[in-house]
Amino acid sequence: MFTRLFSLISLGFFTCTSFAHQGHEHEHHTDTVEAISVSHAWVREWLPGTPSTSAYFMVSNQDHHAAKLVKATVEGVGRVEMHEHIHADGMMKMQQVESVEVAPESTLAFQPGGFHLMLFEPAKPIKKGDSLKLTLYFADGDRVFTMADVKSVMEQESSHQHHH
Ligand SMILES: [Cu+2]
Repeated sequence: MFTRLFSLISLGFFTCTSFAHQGHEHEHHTDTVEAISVSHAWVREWLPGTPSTSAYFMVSNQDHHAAKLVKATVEGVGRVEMHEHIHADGMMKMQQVESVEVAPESTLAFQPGGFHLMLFEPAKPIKKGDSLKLTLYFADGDRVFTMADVKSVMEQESSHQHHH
């Protein structure tokens, strides 16, 4: 009896904790279920002497219409830009994009070699082991956030599945 009660409390605590790390904020009332979610967010550890670092995540759209991602912010970072990698003249280049469309009922990955966030002007050094709040803003006023873990370049290489 005692043991059972204890495990129920532990489970409840765990659930609350995980909810606090990911969620939704609305500008306006909506009666639909949460259609957009963000997961697997991480930030590459800031290297001394470099002007920027990058961040990656997965964004999932369960809705029947496309979602237009228009802005991203990262806690403690002055400026965040959305970029894409393009092939031009046999070279890989990156350029800033104003918005990124997430197709209906699909998941889009921001990953090395593709869409990514560029982070500029950190308030303080961003180190491996830190966890920063990442918020995504959509054209319809919807917002989603998650906690992004800071990983070193080494960790990034070992967790890489496909290279580009
Ligand atoms: Cu970039």
